[in-house]
Amino acid sequence: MKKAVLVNPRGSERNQQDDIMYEIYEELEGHLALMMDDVEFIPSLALLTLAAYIPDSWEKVFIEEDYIPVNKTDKILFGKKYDIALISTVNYTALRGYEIADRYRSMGTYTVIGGLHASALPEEALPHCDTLVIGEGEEVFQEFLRDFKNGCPKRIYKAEKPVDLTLIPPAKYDLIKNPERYNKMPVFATRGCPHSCDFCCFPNIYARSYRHKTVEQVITDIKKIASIHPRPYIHFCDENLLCDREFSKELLKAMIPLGIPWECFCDIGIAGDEELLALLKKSRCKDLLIGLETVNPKVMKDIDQWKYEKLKRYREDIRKIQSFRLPVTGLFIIGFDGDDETVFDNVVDFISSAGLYDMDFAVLTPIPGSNLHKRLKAEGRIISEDWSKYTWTHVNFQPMRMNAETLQMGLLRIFKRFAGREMLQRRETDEQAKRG
Ligand code: B12
Repeated sequence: MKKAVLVNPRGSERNQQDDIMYEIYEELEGHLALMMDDVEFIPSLALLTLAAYIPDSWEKVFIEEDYIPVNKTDKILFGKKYDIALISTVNYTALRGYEIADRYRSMGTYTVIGGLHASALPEEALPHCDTLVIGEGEEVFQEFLRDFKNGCPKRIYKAEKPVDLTLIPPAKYDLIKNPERYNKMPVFATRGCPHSCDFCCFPNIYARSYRHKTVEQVITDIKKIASIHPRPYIHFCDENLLCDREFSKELLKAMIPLGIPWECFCDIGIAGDEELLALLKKSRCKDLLIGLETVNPKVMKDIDQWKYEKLKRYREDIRKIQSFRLPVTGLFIIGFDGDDETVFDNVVDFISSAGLYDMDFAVLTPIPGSNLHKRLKAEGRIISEDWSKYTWTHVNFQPMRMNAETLQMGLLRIFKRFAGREMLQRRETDEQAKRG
């Protein structure tokens, strides 16, 4: 029997002492239960999706390195001989992914690397694998499997056209050993996003067209999850879920009878559609993660024209969405070229006055594959290419209007402010309501 191992390399540095956020976690003592609730544990949907193409006759072992004790890593990853190793990479897991890949290759295992990071930097990833898959994986991975079976796999497979999502089989959730250790379970329904924000890598790595699976495919995945997880909570992994309103409404209607709580990333445009908002509520949507990015119009103008137009209505739109008792989590990025030291107070004032249910901050990060990365690289402003620090909390570039230290400290300051005791208590109550 052929054997495949599917590995999502360790990426988490949260709660470890070298984590830049560690200081904050320490200050949250007494609220650790809430913090743990806030930390997301989600298995890799990329590998579970690709696993569905591997013949049933193969043994398939799915490993999330983040969830295995460090002292057992070697035995669990390398204690057995596999025919193929599939390794997924994003920026903050890539370096560890290469180490794992090198080790499998030294053991004679045929090693395939894919994912956003390797797709953006193929010349970096190629020396670590036998085959590199660039871009959306579903179709080219099938081509690889055919070639592998015939003994002629290529060095590189590149997705040249948008994957037809309606042909994707259900993800192999049954490969997950202890599903209850994950507090959120991943599903995706669409691919693509109508916006092309300068800092985002997707428009340059995946096909741009906005596509969706069928409602039946998505419901099948959710039902599969419900059959293996004692307390299912769905995290939609889509870049921007609710763009196709007609499809979204059909999907939400089909989700209502399932009664399973869920969350997704979407854009502020949903505020204009009351029918959609009502269906979101009815289908038990518990969190809408919305990239608000910045509250400075001059800065927004350079990010995305559509978002620039929307910024004028942010307060109104947030109020509208939340009036349906739908919580909005506003996602903000700090460190754009137009940001000076006033950015911290401005964003804090906005959040307090707009009545946002929740928020998250990220420091601008030059992700490989994004236009931002190209520009900052050309301007000589990238100060670190230690990919393990590309977690959107470390400053990896030279900001335009403040120094890197000021940006880093300012980010920590606002994190602390919103993780403060009073805020946490308020959220503790909200969180209970959300899970209920
Ligand atoms: C779910 C998710 C998570 C989960 C983790 C899931 C997991 N177990 O890996 C959680 C919530 C924990 C998480 C955390 C973080 N995340 Co995250 N996350 C996502 C999210 C929303 C979905 C990923 C997904 O499942 N996609 C769907 C699957 C089917 O597609 P895919 O992964 O793109 O893979 C396709 C191809 O790349 C390819 N492929 C992938 N792997 C492989 C392997 C092989 C062998 C082959 C052949 C092909 C292949 O085939 C797949 C199908 O086409 C993405 C955003 C997004 N829309 O993708 C961000 C994203 C991956 N996260 C990101 C970031 C920055 C983070 C955080 C650092 C954020 C933060 N500051 O907290 C943390 C880091 C946590 C840590 N460990 O340190 C960035 C990474 C940027 C980059 N280019 O690398 C992304 C892209 C978000 C963004 N907009 O920039 N995240």
